[in-house]
Amino acid sequence: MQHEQALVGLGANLGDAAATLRAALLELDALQGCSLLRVSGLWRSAPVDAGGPDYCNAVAELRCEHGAEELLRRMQHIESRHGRVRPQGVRNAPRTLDLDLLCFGELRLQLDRLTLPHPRMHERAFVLAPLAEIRPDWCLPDGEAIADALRRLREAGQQVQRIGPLDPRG
Ligand code: A4P
Ligand code: MG
Repeated sequence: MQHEQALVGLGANLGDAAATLRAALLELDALQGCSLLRVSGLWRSAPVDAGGPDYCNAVAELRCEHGAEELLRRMQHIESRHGRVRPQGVRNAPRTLDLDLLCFGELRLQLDRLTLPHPRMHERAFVLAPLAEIRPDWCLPDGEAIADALRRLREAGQQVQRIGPLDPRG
């Protein structure tokens, strides 16, 4: 069976965010045709381009037998089960759970419902810091090494703090 490696960004800043991220990871692992390969630690940061409480974030690598759009649909289903609501007209509203598809193998896609790689991931330390833990070899599309990108974002004032392990599989 053909499969692809997918990178998923997890975020939450309402409710028990760490517990929600752990539950969501188990639900991703339980998706038919998907399995969890690697999970970053749990990171905390102030909201970027948004207000509200601090965020918890993480990144996971999945092995997936579905296409990217099918995976996104299943991820959105998990968000809904965790009470994700999208208030009309509020950009980057606080949320119980956000699951973003960061990369799906080498796939490049530009659709309304799915852009790959995720267009804002490269400018966000809350994505790159957890990603660097599980994929230290990863490079930005322009070839910049992830460690260099992260240093640049930290120097520009984005603060992210690792607050502990997250992998719910122990
Ligand atoms: N969509 C297109 N491409 C993708 C993709 N690669 N992955 C579409 C996921 N969804 C994708 O998403 C809006 C639409 O984008 C969906 O209909 C989907 O089909 P959404 O999840 O409804 O809304 P959103 O989460 O508010 O938008 P988005 O684009 O995920 O927001 P961002 O840019 O991820 O920003 N600060 C901290 N510290 N930590 C955070 O996690 N997150 C945000 C959200 C802002 N600030 C943050 C954090
Ligand atoms: Mg999102």
